[in-house]
Parts: sequence; C-alpha cells; structure tokens
Amino acid sequence: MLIKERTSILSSEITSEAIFLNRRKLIKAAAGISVAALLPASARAQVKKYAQVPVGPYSGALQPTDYEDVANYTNYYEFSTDKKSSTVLAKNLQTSPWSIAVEGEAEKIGVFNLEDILKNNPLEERIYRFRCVEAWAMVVPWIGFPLGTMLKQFKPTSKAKFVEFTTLYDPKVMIGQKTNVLAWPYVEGLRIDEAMNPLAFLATGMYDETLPNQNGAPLRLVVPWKYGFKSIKAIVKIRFTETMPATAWSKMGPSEYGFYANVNPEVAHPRWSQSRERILGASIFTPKRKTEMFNGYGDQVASLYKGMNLAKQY
Ligand SMILES: Nc1nc2c(c(=O)[nH]1)N[C@H]1C(S)=C(S)[C@@H](COP(=O)(O)O)O[C@H]1N2
Ligand SMILES: [Mo]
Repeated sequence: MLIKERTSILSSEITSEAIFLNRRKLIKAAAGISVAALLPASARAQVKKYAQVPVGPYSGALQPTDYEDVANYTNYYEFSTDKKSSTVLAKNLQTSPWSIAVEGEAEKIGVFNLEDILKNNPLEERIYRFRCVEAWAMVVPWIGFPLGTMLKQFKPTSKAKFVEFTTLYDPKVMIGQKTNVLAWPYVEGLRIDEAMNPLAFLATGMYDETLPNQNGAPLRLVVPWKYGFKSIKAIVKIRFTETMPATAWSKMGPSEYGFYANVNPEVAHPRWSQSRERILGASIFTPKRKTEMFNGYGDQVASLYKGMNLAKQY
C-alpha cells in the first residue's frame, strides 16, 4: 500500500522494486549459483511438492513466483513502510505460542490456542494469484485451510453479517506501530458470505514451508479475488459482527481504500489506473499484463456482488 504523502514516488517505487528484485537475481547469476541453490535444503527437497499442486481452479495458468521474491518484498506496516526493512524487522516477532480471541455473534467464543485450531483444520496446499493495489501481482503456493470451515466451528449466530480480523498490537516489537501511518491495530473485514466462500483461505505456510514472519506468520488471511490489503497478517482476534467493520485502510483513506476492495480493472484507484499489473520479480522489460476482474476468480465469486455497483462499493 502507498500512503498519501508518498504519492509523488509511486512510479519510482515500482521501478525500484523491479530493480531491487532483479539486481538480487543478477548478483546470484554472476556468482554462478541458481536461486534454488540458495534456498534452505529443506525447501529444495520439497520444491517438487508445490510444483505438483494442480494449477487450474486456484491459479489459472500462471507459474508460481520465485519464493525469494515473495519473501523479500513484503508489505507490513507494523514493522516498516519500506518493503525490504519490514522483511528484516519482522523476524523479531515471536509467533509461538499464539492464541486467537473469538468474539461477538457466535455461540463458541473465547480464546483459543492456534495449535488447537490447527487440529480441527487439516492443512492443504493451494496456488493462488495475489494482487497488490499498487499494481504488482504474484502467484503463491500457500499452505493453510479454508476460512469458512474454521468459522463454522465457532457457530456464528444469525446476527453475524460480517467478520472482523485484528492483527497483534505490540509496538515494542512492531516498531512501525510507534508511528501513525495507520490506525493501530490493523483491522480488516469481510461480509459473512465472502468469508464463507470456499476460496477464502487462512495460511500458515507457503512454498512447502512454515510461513515466514514477514509474510504474516503464524496465521494470515488470503482473499485471492481482492487487493492485497484485505489479506491481514498475524491475526490475534476474530469478531463476528452485525455491522460493517471499520478497516484500517478505509479509516486512513476512505476514498481510496473501500471495504470491498475487489480486484477491478475498470475502477481506477483515485491516483492510478488498476487496468494493468506486473508480475513481482519480472524484468523491467517484461510488458505489464491486463488486470483480470476479481483477479481471475469471477466464476467463483461474481455472484456475491450481484446487483451491487462496484464503482461505488469499491
Ligand atoms: N497486519 C498487516 N497485514 C497486512 C499488511 C500490513 O501492513 N499489516 N499489508 C497488506 C498489504 S497492503 C499487502 S499487499 C499484503 C502483502 O502481503 P505479502 O507481504 O505477504 O506479499 O499484506 C497485507 N496484510
Ligand atoms: Mo498492498
């Protein structure tokens, strides 16, 4: 995400991302070692596992983005607005033990150990496209479980129309929380039917490995048909509500970051077009590709928005 004060550096920032990621590859190529050779042995041994996960319903025909690009260029404002710094600083987060408070309109509320939640939710691997609001896209093999399956275990009541998610608040470690770039803690939300859609996913890992801290460990949301900011990291609270949650980004910039945030090539962000995207880590000479409605997941999710004006409810 970009904050308002940084308007003028939008294009330079995108260029610097391409240069940063490509320079890293060039240095490795010059040193005569492949990117795969730099992965920990455990990851190399298992590379085939995610490579065998069928593309198709979840990812379209695109190939997974390099692990190193996904793990080294992150958005995590609790640590830093700089995508390389947040990657490094997030390593300080203690992700175990971890508990999640479940509150609001549900029969089974309380504080649950993540380990216990995992016992009731078998892990699976899914390759999803991912699209950040700034214009970069990537394809990530996540490990996790469907959000809706887990939510049903808490028995939401008929009053539960929305689900609100909250990130950890711990400014001693999450030093970005000492600044006011966003209203802390980070909050995101979904309408209950969006949350129950089988595509909505909670991730505990990626590329056959435990989720790196900087990508949201120990538990992060993945909503592949929406812009990246909906995919909240380091979740500590889930609340079922009757009214639409006020989310961190919409509080900061209501005209720029709506509640729905569906990937939509036709609705421009007030400060830039959304019609094209570039794959993270691709060469700066690779042409951008066309953004797809709902990030390519229209068949699975378009019915959720029947009758809505998505230019108004962005
Ligand atoms: N708690 C929290 N979650 C967050 C963010 C953040 O700053 N804090 N950034 C969001 C944005 S803008 C994007 S694009 C994705 C980036 O996920 P990635 O770093 O794993 O690529 O995380 C989202 N989740
Ligand atoms: Mo983003």
